[in-house]
Amino acid sequence: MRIFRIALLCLVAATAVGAADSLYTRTDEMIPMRDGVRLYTQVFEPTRSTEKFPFLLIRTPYGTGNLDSAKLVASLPELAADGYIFVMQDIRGRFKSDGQFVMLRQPRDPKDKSAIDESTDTYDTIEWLLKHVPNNNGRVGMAGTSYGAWLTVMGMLDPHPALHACVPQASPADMWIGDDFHHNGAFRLSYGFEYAYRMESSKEISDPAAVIDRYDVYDWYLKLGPLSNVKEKYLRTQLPTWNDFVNHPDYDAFWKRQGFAPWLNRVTVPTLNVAGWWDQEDFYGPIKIYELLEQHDSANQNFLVVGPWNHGGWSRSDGRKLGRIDFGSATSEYYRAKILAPFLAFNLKGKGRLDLPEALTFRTGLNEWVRHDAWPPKRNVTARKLYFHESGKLSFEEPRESADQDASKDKAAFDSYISDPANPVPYRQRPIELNSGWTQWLVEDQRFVDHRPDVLSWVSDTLDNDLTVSGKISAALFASTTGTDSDWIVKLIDVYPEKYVADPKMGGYELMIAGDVLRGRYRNSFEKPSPIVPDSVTHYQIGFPANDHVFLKGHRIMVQVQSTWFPVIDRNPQHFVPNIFLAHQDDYRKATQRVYRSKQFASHVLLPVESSGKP
Ligand code: PG9
Repeated sequence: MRIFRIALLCLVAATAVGAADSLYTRTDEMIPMRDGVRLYTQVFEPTRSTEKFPFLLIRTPYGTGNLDSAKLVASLPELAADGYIFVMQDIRGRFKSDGQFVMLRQPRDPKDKSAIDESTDTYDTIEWLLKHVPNNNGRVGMAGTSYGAWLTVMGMLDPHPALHACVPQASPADMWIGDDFHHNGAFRLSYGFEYAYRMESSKEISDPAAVIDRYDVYDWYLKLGPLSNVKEKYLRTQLPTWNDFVNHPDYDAFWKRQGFAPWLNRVTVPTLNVAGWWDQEDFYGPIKIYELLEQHDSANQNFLVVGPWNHGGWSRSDGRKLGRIDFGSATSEYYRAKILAPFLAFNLKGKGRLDLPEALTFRTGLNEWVRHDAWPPKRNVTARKLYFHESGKLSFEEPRESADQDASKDKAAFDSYISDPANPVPYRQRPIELNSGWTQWLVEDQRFVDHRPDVLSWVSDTLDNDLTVSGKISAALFASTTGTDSDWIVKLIDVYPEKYVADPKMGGYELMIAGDVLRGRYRNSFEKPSPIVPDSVTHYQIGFPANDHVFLKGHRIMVQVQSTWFPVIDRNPQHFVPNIFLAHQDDYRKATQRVYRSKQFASHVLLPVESSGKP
């Protein structure tokens, strides 16, 4: 520890000397928390100014890095030009900070006065900054992406009175229901394993390539076999988060307490919630946090912005394109200059005017920003059912065929496939590389699977008019399986015209607009899984967090259903076992799936259609 302190002093001296002609001067501090643990913090102050500035506090588990003034200005150009005292901090137990790291440390018991959590660490940091950094105007803002956004929301729970603005960008809200680690109970295998490995093998970031020794990780995860092999074969060191996965397979008190639902019962600070339509990690979270706060937003301080971004896309590049999809304008630049910077300047410096609607969404397809006075929109929206039909057709007409409840009789109107855990549907094109491709998989052309025998597709006629879908989409599946457990994955897809003049290589492109999984054992209760009755038609309901999309005239709408999505989702054994993390190789079995499309069992997606947009 002594050596560390000497190194730190050298670093401070070095940065101060090199800062003569820089816009910002950095000093490095070890800020003490109430329990004595000290957190490594970089403070960047505007160099030549007599003005008093607000703080912008950014807390991270990923390492503050070694920014100098030039790099800081390059990474936050709009905000650096406005002038803030930027504060970057390694959270407890990470990189240069003392103490012990706990993944998404649960909020403390409010009755325990000596307890600490990320909220108290934020409070103590702000208290210290106000006292020790003289040129401040007494106001603090917090911003961050993903884990950094989650830390921002934690800072809002019991906020320091100087906290005046928060910008959580893609914060998770519930790791079991819809964010990084599970979706509706289905385990996000590749992400969950790799993230726990990266974060908990050491104080810094570890590369899972040390254990994943195949180029195509699809193959590596398949060869891994049942999840119980993770510990037996690969985890010589303990990863607490992996143990949590194994010990808490269901939606129990552990996940509920870690989630935000019990805690976000008041709006404490003006909050700009930011989300990306194609966020491959945390899309459920920011929408849920907005919705939880909105129930208590009597002073109108809670806002939502959703753009055409992947995870963190708002802070990178200009945001005109994502993969092959072109949005026609620089959406990220727009967000940073016209939304983020004015929001912070207004709340932290009292400058400018706040011209924010309740929700601002980038309407994809039409490629325009749309201002909403409520989210999800309440006016001019009609819920319409888009039904599955025979011969792979999709239409707003109700099916007329009657079906027999007894699926063994072939009178029933259904489509069928065999789901085989030994040959799961890849979630993106193979080979699936470990450290590339992940950030754009949600916008990949879905044609790569639509002819697999275990992926069913239904598609509408070509649209004669634009169809605008704005709000919450859901899917109702009436399905049977020969097994006793099963996953159901539903994808809603915008099919481009075959001849697409604007970009001929996009002809027939299948762009996923919404997609999610439900683990069948949780169809009735997330808390208490129960076996599915084999061969019996069962209703499964899958909700999607939010959409604002126009299926343009000349496009078609497609729905795909499948039962594997590997390895982003672990394989369901398709045979009910009490805990899938402890399943054995012979628990994994083929199953025959039937998706019904009859009058009685009318599988469909429910679309919030804007009244102006008739198909
Ligand atoms: N999606 C990442 C994460 C956040 C919180 C917990 C676990 C993972 C992230 O990008 O930070």
